[in-house]
Amino acid sequence: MSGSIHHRPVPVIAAPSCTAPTAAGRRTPGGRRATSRVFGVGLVGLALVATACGDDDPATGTATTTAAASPTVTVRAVDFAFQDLPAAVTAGTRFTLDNTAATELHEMVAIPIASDESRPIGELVQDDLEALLTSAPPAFVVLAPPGDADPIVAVGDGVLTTPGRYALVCMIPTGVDPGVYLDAAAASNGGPPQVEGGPPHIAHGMFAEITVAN
Ligand SMILES: [Cu+2]
Repeated sequence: MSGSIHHRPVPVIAAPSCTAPTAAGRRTPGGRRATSRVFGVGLVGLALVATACGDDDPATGTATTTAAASPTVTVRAVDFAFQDLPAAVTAGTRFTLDNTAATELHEMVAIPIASDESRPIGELVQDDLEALLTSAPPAFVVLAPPGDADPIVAVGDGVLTTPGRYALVCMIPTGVDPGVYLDAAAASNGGPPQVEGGPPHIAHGMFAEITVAN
């Protein structure tokens, strides 16, 4: 894989109104000190401000049995791959990220792939990563600190509703302290979080694609 991947644009998240990660006695991420070179200087591209923190509607009355629940796919993060990912799902499927098996902070950024793009994800990442990352806003961004804390839905609501192919990528800098990264992302006001770390996890192969069918 090309070394230039280190300086490609990365999706940026900021979730100032999300309180999930430390709520309800969950384990607070952190503990390891980020070292290595500075990552993130001069990054441009996707600059996203989270405006949604999920779509949980408060229960207001008796349970309804008329609407089928959205199918949910739990993707398992490891260092450094997405596992348990089906090749295709139906529109309306919700995605969440299980990071209990990994040691690093991970994210799942879902980026729509243009309908006229036929190359497989591996080829897009290898040959055209910047175009892939900047071609369309992510449909969702879900972050998951290592451990059993709830995932953080930073962009969108974790649901893919529009049929088509999607790239799933993790751009978290290698070795970054989860708490440091999340704090920097929340404080970046839509810009790239200025944190130290190694190359983004996508450089280690943490990417996949999925097809959403009707
Ligand atoms: Cu990752």
